[in-house]
Amino acid sequence: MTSDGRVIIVSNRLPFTVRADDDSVTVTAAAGGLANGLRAFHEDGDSLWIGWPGDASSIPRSRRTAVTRHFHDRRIVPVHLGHAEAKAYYEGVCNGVIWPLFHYLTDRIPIDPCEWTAYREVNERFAAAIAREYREGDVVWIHDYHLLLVPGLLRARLPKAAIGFFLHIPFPAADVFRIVPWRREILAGVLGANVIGFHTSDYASHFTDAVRSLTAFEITENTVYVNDHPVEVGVYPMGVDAASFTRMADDPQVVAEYKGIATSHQQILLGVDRLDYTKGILRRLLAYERLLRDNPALRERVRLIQVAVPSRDCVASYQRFRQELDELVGRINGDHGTLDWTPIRYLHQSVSPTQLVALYRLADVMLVTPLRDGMNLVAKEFIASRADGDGVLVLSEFAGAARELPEAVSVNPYDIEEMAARLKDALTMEMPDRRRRMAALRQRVAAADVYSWAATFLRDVGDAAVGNRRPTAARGYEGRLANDNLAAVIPSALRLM
Ligand code: ADQ
Repeated sequence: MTSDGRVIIVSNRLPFTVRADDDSVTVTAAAGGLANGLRAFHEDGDSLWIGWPGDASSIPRSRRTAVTRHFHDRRIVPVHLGHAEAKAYYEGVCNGVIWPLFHYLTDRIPIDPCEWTAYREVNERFAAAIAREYREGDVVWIHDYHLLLVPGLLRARLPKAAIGFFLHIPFPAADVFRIVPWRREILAGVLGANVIGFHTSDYASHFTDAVRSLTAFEITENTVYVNDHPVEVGVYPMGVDAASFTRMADDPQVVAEYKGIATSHQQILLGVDRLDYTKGILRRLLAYERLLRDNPALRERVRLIQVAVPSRDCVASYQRFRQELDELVGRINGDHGTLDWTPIRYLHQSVSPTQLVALYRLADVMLVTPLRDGMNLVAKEFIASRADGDGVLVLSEFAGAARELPEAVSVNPYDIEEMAARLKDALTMEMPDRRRRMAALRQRVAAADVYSWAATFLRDVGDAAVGNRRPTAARGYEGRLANDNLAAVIPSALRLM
């Protein structure tokens, strides 16, 4: 990135959702880790954000100009997708195959996934949109599993561009990745970047293992050589806007909200998740039920607040999951509740930032128990919100955040009995221990926030792009790239199994 270059953020969904009817246009913040994490970065800076605004067919014709203006004012470039195309790409491949598989939930993959062509075409569409917007000196930052082919497709169009790719979800062990029918095409796509970033060193080494076993590219330490094109593989654990959460914790509105919901006679356990089967909500509730069954004295003295923001509700497996969750909450409340006490307060909705921070402040015990999670920002948001230095975090060992947050109470979400025991430990932990752990956690989360994450990644992409050109140009790389199509070069180097 030169001094006048911009960052072009590219993600499937935009950080805002736009709704329009005949009378008005409303713009709301979209929920989700990537959107929440990068929204402030985008608003404060000089970036451009390219993404899919969702189904635009419901926007009345009379409102389209106003919607376009809203996007333009927010430096957003929409990539519109047709209904059938979006369904095949987003529901079929992204959330039907890649999401469950990269989270090791292979039994959720359809028997005959057949929408790959749509995925490829949508990735082509994104690459074309980026190329249209690109100006020399920009850094292109492509995000996540929806756009795995875009780096390669873009490299073919813009051989010299600085391109970074960041994967927000786990990269699975090479043996699991091999299951993907389009595994080589995916690797070739991602390897069009100058830098590929992951949340943890495990995901980074899974990726290089996959490259090693499925291609003939040379790998030294953290660099893959795609012919002469060096691709750096790096570890960049994403943080949150820690200072902003800490500030908000003392905001009068948050304090008022907190006082409205606080009770003195009950300890609060809290879960905040997108409603997603990877987040471990069902097993968490089963562990809570076990806790109540094994510890009758806790009845009426604890309550679990579970907030689940609706997510991907057009996808069939998410609709089934929602039903299962509704039934489990109903059963536990029915079996264990009394006339005065409901063990689980379940909200199937998005809450405002004020309510979210009030809930984080309220929680005696925060439950973050995903079956697998790239990072999990909720854990970090909770810590950043605890300016009072109190509160216990229970954290799944399968969340990417677990590596960075060793002072949390660690659980295996697949072991319900152990999880119930750890919940009891968390509820009964002595104050000095709670404060000692929270102080250490707060230090870590404050030191590695979302701004330093973005700055480090972008600096490395800029450096790698310049470094790639300088030494390799002498060996003819730059000249060759100008004439060649890298996407066409890559497959020739793939080893046949
Ligand atoms: P997500 O799977 O979306 O992100 P996560 O990191 O937990 O998961 O982020 C969820 C975000 O949604 C948080 O910012 C949280 O505050 C917000 N949220 C959740 N429930 C909410 C509710 N009911 N109301 C309002 N807001 C709510 C993906 C990966 C993660 C990775 C991130 C970032 O799956 O592993 O941490 O990207 O890389």
